[in-house]
Amino acid sequence: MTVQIRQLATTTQDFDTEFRRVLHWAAETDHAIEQRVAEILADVRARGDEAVLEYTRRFDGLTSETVAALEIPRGELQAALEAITPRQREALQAAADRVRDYHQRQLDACGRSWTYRDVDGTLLGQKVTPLDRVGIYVPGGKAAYPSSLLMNAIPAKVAGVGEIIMVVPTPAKGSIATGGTGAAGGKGERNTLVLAAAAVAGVDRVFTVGGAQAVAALAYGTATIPKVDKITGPGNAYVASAKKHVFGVVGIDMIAGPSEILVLADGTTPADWVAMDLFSQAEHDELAQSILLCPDAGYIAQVKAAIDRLLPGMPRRDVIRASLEGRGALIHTRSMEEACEISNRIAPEHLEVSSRDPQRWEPLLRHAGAIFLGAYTSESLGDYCAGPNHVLPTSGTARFSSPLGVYDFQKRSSLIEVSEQGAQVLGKIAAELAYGEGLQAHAQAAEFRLNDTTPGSLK
Ligand code: HSO
Ligand code: ZN
Repeated sequence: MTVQIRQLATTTQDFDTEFRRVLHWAAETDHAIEQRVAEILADVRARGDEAVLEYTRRFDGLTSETVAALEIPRGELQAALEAITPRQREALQAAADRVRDYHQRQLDACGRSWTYRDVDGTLLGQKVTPLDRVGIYVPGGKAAYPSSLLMNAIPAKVAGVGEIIMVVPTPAKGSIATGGTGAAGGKGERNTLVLAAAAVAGVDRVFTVGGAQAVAALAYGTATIPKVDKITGPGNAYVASAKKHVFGVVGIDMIAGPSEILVLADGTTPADWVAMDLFSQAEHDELAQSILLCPDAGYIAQVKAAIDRLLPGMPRRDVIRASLEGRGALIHTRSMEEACEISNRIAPEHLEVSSRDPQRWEPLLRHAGAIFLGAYTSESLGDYCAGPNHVLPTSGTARFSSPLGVYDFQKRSSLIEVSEQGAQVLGKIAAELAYGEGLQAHAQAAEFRLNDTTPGSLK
């Protein structure tokens, strides 16, 4: 099978133009979706449970009488954990343990309160507190990834979030959402592995509600679904649009674009391994992006041959092929140094440094969601169980943002306790600046606390 993947070389004259074409990615705003979502949000805000129930019946074909009946009892989460195979259970638990351990260190390293006293005995600091309640959106159908649930719920749990509410669309068999044509069933098709993951991660409550109506319920609260402080987790275009709309009422995580992998190779890793790594993100989505950067033309040819040879064996070959042909690229560079520069221009979500000497190149790499060092570090290990979060900045946003982490489930309050001595020093500074701003009350609030209030004492 010959895959028509773009091949570029930095030495050619039109490289910059070609390269810009590879990077070009416009997240289109669909106005019809925006409009529809705005209506659903307003409706849920106004009518609460009643609206949530109506949309869930209409879109997912569920026949529940109340929103309370859409909640999955905790016992069922535990039952799901017991229903999966022992190997699945062990894998889920091992992954959760490693992700928890990693995020625990994140908490210890940068998620704690701190204070200090200045020379006048004034106490200053930062108080870190977890969010009270968080909503996690889990997509339905084939995009329902148990691993993504772990990656969202575990950092929240480690941060100390009081309550984690999960929402997941659960279309009834035969409903429009499942593509069926028959009459809607009562209960939806539940994803056992996702429910088992919810049990492992310690999710508190689960509602089988999805789409913009679920985001609205979490953002505004209904009689049955509690209002949360922040909503995280991936979803389709409706969910992404709804999250953007409710931002400000609640916090949200990032709005993720299609998955991306960039492999920076020095030609020492078996070509098949690299080909499979490129496939691994391409198989997520036709719009996913897989790029190889390498200074060795012979090696690029080997990887290309491996792609052509291995692709027919892949169950998701159609998606992989569309992704590689639409947005993929094999780029021949003059050197590893130049490959690092190009990687920084791309700022990929996942960056593999598939080299015998990854530590040599790592200092040159500045923008990437996650950096995977060495031939054995396949990106897929990071997707599931290495420990770091797999929710990462996409579409070049790694230039200014970071992986989802414990810090996304915390907030900071400044702490100030001024001593009497401190008030004498700060009072004079503050009053001087306040008069300059024409704000007399500010100035006097500071001056009232000065021990020496004789006129002219400011001088
Ligand atoms: N690579 C995805 C995460 C994932 N992969 C979930 C497999 N399952 C995030 O970019
Ligand atoms: Zn993945």
